[in-house]
Amino acid sequence: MICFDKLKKAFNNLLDKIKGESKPEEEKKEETKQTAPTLQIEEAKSPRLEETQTQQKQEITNPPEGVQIAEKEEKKNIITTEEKKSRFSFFDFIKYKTIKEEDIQDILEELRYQLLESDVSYEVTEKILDDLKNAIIGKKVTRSEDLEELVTNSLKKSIEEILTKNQRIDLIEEIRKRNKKPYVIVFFGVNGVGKTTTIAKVAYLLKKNKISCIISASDTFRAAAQEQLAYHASKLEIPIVKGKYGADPASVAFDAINSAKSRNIDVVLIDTAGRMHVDEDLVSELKRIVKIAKPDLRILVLDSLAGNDALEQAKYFENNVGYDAVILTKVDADAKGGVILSLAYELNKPVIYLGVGQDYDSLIPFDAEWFIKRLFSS
Ligand SMILES: Nc1nc2c(ncn2[C@@H]2O[C@H](COP(=O)(O)OP(=O)(O)OP(=O)(O)O)[C@@H](O)[C@H]2O)c(=O)[nH]1
Ligand SMILES: [Mg+2]
Repeated sequence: MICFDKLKKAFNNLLDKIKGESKPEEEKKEETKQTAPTLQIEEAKSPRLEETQTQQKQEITNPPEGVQIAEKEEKKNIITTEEKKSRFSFFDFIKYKTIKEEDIQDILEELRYQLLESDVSYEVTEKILDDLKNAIIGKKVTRSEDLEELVTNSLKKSIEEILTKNQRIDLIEEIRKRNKKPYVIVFFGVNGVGKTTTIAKVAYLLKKNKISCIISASDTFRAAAQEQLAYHASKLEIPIVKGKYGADPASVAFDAINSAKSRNIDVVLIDTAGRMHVDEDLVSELKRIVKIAKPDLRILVLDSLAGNDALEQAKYFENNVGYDAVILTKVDADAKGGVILSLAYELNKPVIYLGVGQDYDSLIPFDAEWFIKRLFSS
């Protein structure tokens, strides 16, 4: 299940506001409560029709108490609804006039707040708002549908530009195209982001595409890391080269590459250790692995639940180790969603896959169209 509800809500709120249909749930309930007594009194009024003409005349000049209350309640309801409408209908406010920047300041401010709250970085938020300003300032709209279309198209276009800023990499195509044996991929990232699980998912994907692979268990740092990987390898029926606890991770990778060469295996997947924080030990270990294994692809694994910290981690790895592509994990558990936009726009490297669960097939290619569709579906 992928949600990114918060980001979705930020855009939906804006569109609702434009249509003038946005009322907080409590207010909607409040309105229903206020309408109910009026309806009951309306029902009580019907027997009156069967009464005598004189009685009716008397009632017209001096209506009974219940009806007086009903009329008062009705008036009260009309005023309240009107007040609420004028408070929420942005379209009513700007229709037939040329939209100026000050007219949209409030709704943009609210959108800015909601985007930042959804883990969208400052730079990306500003881009979305600037695009929106350019799309609607100076326009004159006579129908709320036209305004809604202008805003929706602007949001979709911004997001498409953000998500397609970097060239996509199709991993399977890349491996086949390169025609190099073995094609070596190293995975790294901080502690617990999902490196080992992602390697198992990639191994499964390769197997499905009839590309053979071997796993290098180069995480010799964490106790039980070898067993975790060996479990996946055995389930997927894929060979693995293990190292002893505390052994040199680069040597394990070297052995795995040699094993792949002698067994004519297509791809080597190298798992590495994570650390609690990005630190010098991790960096020097990774540099050594990269130097010895000479990978064709260096994949940085990032956890979407880390929010803007994922962006910081990526910048750190870029400056200290270097990488070619990102896999973003735990997207299924990310209720915000903005980090996808931030990474796609602010990194100069492509996000190639999203991890969307704990099963082997929970790895989906990153696709702008898919993301936009989910974001704007009802
Ligand atoms: N919901 C969800 N959980 C995930 C995903 N990817 C990994 N996990 C879980 O995240 C936890 C950590 O995953 P690992 O693969 O062990 O992470 P790691 O980066 O190898 O961790 P270290 O080796 O300790 O640095 C596990 O419980 C995984 O099941 C994902 O896409 N979605
Ligand atoms: Mg691991």
